[in-house]
Amino acid sequence: MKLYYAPGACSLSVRISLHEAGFNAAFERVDIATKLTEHGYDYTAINPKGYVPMLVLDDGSAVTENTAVLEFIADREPRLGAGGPLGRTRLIEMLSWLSTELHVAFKPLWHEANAEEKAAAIEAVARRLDYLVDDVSELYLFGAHFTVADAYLFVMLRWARAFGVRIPIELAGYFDRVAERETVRRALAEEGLAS
Ligand SMILES: N[C@@H](CCC(=O)N[C@@H](CS)C(=O)NCC(=O)O)C(=O)O
Repeated sequence: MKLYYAPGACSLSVRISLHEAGFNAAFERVDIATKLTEHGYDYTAINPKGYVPMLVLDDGSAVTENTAVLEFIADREPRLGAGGPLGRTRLIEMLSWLSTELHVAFKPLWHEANAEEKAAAIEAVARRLDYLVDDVSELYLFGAHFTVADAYLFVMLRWARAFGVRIPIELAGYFDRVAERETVRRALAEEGLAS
């Protein structure tokens, strides 16, 4: 497998999940501004969407969209899924919300936007983080075991911290718990990042 990634981007959740699953993968960095890979290839020729992550499987097929890539990993390593009779549905429910509500709310902070739009985005992210407080009342989003959704939420919380978003105390504690995991520390180090 090969993961196309950018340091600290949502693709970090895939790297963490691959490590959690114990899957071997190669990693190719993409400069999301220039769309060049670290080996000088035009990334848009490899993935016309131009986004990371993209996971290329050993048979050459490629999976894009963070939720699909994370779901793929949980499918191959059910330990990283939600478990229980509605487990797959609950995992998709959470990944969809993280992607379409939380992740998307950051867009004005990453892209060109005026001060008013950025302030509104910070407020929108904060409101969405508030929704998650009860979900992390146990150790992780789905109770005592870590799932691919935790890897995604961890990356979103890293961004929230970087942009100075108000983070509820429960989620700050959750962030510290996730940051302590060996796989997370390894993934951050590989991307040259501090937690
Ligand atoms: N719909 C895509 C969006 C992924 C996405 O937003 N990736 C960002 C990094 S976190 C990116 O590659 N941005 C490049 C750009 O905006 O040109 C997904 O969910 O995987």
